Amino acid sequence: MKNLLKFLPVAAIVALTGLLSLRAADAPKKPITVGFAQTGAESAWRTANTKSLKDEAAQRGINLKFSDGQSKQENQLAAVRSFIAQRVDAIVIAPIVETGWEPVLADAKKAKIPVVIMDRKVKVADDSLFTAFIGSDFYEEGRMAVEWLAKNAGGRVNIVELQGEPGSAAANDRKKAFADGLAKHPEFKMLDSQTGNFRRAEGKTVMEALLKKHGKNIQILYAHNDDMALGAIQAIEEAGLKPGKDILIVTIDAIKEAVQAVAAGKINCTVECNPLFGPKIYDTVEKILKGETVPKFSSNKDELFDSTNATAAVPTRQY
Ligand code: GYE
Repeated sequence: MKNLLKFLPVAAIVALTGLLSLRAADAPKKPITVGFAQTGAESAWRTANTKSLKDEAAQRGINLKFSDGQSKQENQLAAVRSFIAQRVDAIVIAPIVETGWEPVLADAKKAKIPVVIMDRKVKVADDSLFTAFIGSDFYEEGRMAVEWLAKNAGGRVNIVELQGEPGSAAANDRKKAFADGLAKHPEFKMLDSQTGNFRRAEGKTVMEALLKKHGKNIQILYAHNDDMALGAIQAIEEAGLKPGKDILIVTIDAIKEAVQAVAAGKINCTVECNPLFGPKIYDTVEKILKGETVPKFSSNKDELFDSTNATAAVPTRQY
């Protein structure tokens, strides 16, 4: 090579290097690879969330490695470990439960792979184990639900609660906010509180059991998500009762089907929890990878739908 260079005219070398550097600048950038550890597919909310992340990745030319955790944290932990082994550029986790994340987050940090926690929070002693959290304020959602109830219960007082997945931030915070709110309104009485795992089928079977146990004493249903409320509605109707009238129903998520049910008078109130995080997640990931600073915590501002605004909102609901 040295010998060859000796004989090449200087001008040719200059031209060649110029050409090479031009090529490097023009070459298409390597697409970003993001690993996404999703919880599973437990609800319509979740389906919309998955679609938002997949569609937005496709639109931006992001190479998305998607893992469905099938509602098991161990699957999510294995997915994150595999993303680290594959040396993805960034990892997004929608944690099923709040605890148990420290070791795997520490591994990601050691490998210098930024992690964005989406939707549900994690409980870790050291917040530097993840780069950013983007989600919703579940406590605020529960607070809005109980405040709506306090104003609109119309003398009904006996409540049953359908909780979300045990150990999830969404269930923990929505339960706590509701209990805190009820403490300010001693007229209400919590008859029973059981998990329906955020699933429609379980919402139905658990409501059937609750109706058997408490009969017509149940005046109010508070469900931690719409899917469980919609399942419970089937149980209520099969028991010959009118949802929304015999039993007041307050729920969370505001999926289109639930807003329609509010318009139809079968659900009385649904508090919004927007799952369409795709654009915000990838904006954040792209900023992080460019070395820009991003907010550590950010959450959406959510609305509430009841008989006053549901009908008008139905046509524009996006999930
Ligand atoms: O409310 C529920 C889903 O974590 C906010 O998970 C999410 C919850 C949502 O299964 O429908």
